[in-house]
Amino acid sequence: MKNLVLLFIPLLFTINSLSAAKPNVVLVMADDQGWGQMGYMNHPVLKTPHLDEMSENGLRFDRFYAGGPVCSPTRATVLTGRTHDRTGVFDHGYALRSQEKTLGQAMKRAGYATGHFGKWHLNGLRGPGAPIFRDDSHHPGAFGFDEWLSVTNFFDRNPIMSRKGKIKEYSGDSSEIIVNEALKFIKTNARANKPFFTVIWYGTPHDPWIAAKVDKKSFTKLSPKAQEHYGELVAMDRSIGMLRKGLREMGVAQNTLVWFMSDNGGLPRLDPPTTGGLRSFKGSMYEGGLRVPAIIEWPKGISKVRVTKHPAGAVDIFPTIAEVAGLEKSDLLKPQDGMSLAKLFLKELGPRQKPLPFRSRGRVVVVDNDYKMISFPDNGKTRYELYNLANDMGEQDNLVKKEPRISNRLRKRLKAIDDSVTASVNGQDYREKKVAPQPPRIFWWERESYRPYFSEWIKRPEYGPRLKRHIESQK
Ligand SMILES: [Ca+2]
Repeated sequence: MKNLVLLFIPLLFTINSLSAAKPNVVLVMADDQGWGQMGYMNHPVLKTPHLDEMSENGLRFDRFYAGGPVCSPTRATVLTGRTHDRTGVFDHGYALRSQEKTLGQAMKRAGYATGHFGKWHLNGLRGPGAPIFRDDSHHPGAFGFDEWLSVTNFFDRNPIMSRKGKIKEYSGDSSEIIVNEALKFIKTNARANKPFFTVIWYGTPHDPWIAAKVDKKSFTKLSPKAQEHYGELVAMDRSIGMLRKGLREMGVAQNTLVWFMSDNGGLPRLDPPTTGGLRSFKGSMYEGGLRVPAIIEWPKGISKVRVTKHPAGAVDIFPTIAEVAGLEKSDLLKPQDGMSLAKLFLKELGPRQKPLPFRSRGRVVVVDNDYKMISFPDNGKTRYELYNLANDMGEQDNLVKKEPRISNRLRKRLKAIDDSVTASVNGQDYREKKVAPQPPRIFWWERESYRPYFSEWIKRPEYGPRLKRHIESQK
């Protein structure tokens, strides 16, 4: 009997420790990095050794889609699993509706320590990133983040930020600053054996472009603007190295899922170009606006390191994390537009079962494996385009007339997406069946609580010109 007991103890212990080992989750997002701006994409001048190494140790996506073609919309999609118009985030600078259910809230309920570091852009405030105040009804804390060091929008070198409402000034590159701060948060929780959910949203390589001299040295042949832009990406890549090294040193890298992506496609008017040969840029519903770099690294959960051509997107993040972290079904507001990718961590799955939907500025898109259909509003009518991305990645050959069967099928799908999103816009997904009042989309200097800071912040290069113009216009 005694022997039997001894035999069972280790077994029970193993089962317990397995079920207790929830994966940590770190979501990392660049701001305006195009699909082609990666060393592993054979970029002509940019080297990203740390992101390359991450991709060689995880699952790299060839076809990963942002939530929308600009910034706040994708952030709303990441946090809700829903195409952004449903959430009230119709364009950059809109506030995420407080009636949405967020990933941050779900992770907190599941026992995770939750932290947001960097750009937020879901509180209705436009203009260069400013500290977010404690009395802001839509700060990260209102959406489930216990710890936050955040700014309203894009930020650059030597930023001024807000730690839960308290203003903090930092010096150095913005990417390195937020990774450093995120690592402190991770360390505290790793030591306490508490699983952590950390969101790191960079302000790079969004303008204004200001890079350290050392980061520009490979780019001397580029235009001054491109030197700064590409220099920022060098620093961001280095901060990825810091993050990965930090996780390894704390002994938590094996069971931490790090998901890197960009928030929208690359920028126009930069040489070398940003989108790796895709059509158009940020803002567009063509691939150049929507397709972004993405890598998931999770040594314990991804059994086969590889590049996958499986189409996936920001809509899949919430359902995937829900599966691996064991969240409740009720944590996700319906309709959900994505699907869990957890099975893809183990092997290739063949065609994607659930087409990817998008709606932005009246344009509706469906990506159904090789095929992509777009509808454009056109003088009161609707214009359709259909592409086969498998042999026409550059979206040059419109197949609407050549492939009538697929056109008809996907046109119906577009109509269904549009109708469903319109119902969400009208508040049908909420218990109240209507939309509660939300903050307006304004510039932060239009909000009274920022006024006391004008005289000080007008000296700052990132605010000065805009703030001066605003003060002039008020006279
Ligand atoms: Ca952006």
